[in-house]
Amino acid sequence: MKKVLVTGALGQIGTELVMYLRNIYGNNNVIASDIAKKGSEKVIEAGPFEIIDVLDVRKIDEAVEKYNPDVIIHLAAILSAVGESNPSLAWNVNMYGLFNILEVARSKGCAVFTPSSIAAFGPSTPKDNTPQDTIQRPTTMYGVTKVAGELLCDYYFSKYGVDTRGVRFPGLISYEALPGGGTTDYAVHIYYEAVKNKKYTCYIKEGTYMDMMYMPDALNAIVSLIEANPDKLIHRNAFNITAMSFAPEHIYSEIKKIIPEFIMDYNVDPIRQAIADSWPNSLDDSAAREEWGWNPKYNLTLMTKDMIEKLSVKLK
Ligand code: NAD
Ligand code: AKB
Repeated sequence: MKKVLVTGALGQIGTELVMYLRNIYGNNNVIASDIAKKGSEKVIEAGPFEIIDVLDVRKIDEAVEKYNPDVIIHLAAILSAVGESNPSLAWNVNMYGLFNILEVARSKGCAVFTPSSIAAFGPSTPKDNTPQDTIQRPTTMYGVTKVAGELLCDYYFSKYGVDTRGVRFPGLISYEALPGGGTTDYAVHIYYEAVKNKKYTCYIKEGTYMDMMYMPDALNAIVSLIEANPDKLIHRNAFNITAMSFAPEHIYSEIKKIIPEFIMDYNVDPIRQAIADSWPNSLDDSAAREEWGWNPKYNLTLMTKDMIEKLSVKLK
C-alpha cells in the first residue's frame, strides 16, 4: 500500500486524483496539499490536507517528515495561458517548485511523479503523429518550463537515483473542477456552456487540432505509471500519451448530436491561438503503450455523452 503526497491538489487534476487515490490506497494514505484551502471540500475534509506553497522548501520537507510518503505527485504549476500573461510567475512556480520537490525527494528517498504537457513541443516539432523523442523548441514560457522539468527529472534519476516518472498530458477534459488557465480549456468550457446556455463562443479557430483526454483516462495513466515495473521503463519521464485529437468543429458536432439546439460561433483570441498553433496536432503514444500498457478508454463520442450526462445533473 503506497502513501502519497499530492501538491496542487485543489486544481483540475488534483480535485479528482486525490479522491481516486484515496479509493485505492485509503483516505489516510493520501495527503492533499495546495497553496491555500480553497476548492473541493471533499479533498480538504475526507483525508489529511496541508497548506504547502511549493516555493517554500521547508514546508515540503516538514510535510514529508510528518507523513513519510513513498511518492510525491507534484501537480502545482502555472499553465500555458496564465504563464504567457505572467512568465516570471510561471518560471518561478514551475521551475523552483519542481526543484524543491526533487531536492526533498532526494534527501528523504521518495519517488516523484510530475506531468509534462504537449506544450513541451513547439513549431519546429513534427506536427502529426509527433514522436516520443523529437525536436523540443517550445515558444511559450510554460513549454520552456515543461522541457526543462522533463530534463531535471531525468537528471535526478540518473544522477541521484530518484525514481522520477511522468507523462506529457494533452488537454484534459473534466466536470469536477474547472481548468486553471490553459489553452485547451475551450474543450471544457464548451460543455458547460452547451448544457447551461446552448451557446458557446470559441476562442480557438476552426481547423485547429490538439490532443485531448477525458479525466478518467488521465487518472488511470497516473496510477498505471506510478505502479509500473521500473525494469520495463525506458523513458521514465515525459511519456507521450493521448486519447483523441480534434478541432473545435468536431466537438461542436458531437455535442449537437445530443443537444440539437446548441450553437457555436468564434471570437479567436490571438494569444491562445498562437499557443495552440505551436503545439502538435496529434501525438504518437506507442512508447507508453509498450512500456507500461497505456490504453485509453474514452474517445470523443463516449466522453461527450458522459460529460453531458454529468453536467446536466451538476448544473441543474
Ligand atoms: P490547475 O491550474 O488546475 O491546478 C494547479 C494547482 O496548483 C492549483 O490548485 C493552484 O492553487 C496550485 N498552485 C499554484 N501555485 C502554487 C504554489 N506556489 N504552491 C502550491 N500550489 C500551487 O492545474 P492542473 O490542470 O491540475 O495541472 C496539474 C499539472 O498537470 C500541471 O503540472 C500541468 O502543467 C499538468 N498538465 C495539465 C493539463 C490539463 O489539461 N489540465 C495538461 C497537461 C499537463
Ligand atoms: C494548457 O492548455 O496549458 C494545458 C496543457 C495542455 O498543458 N491544458
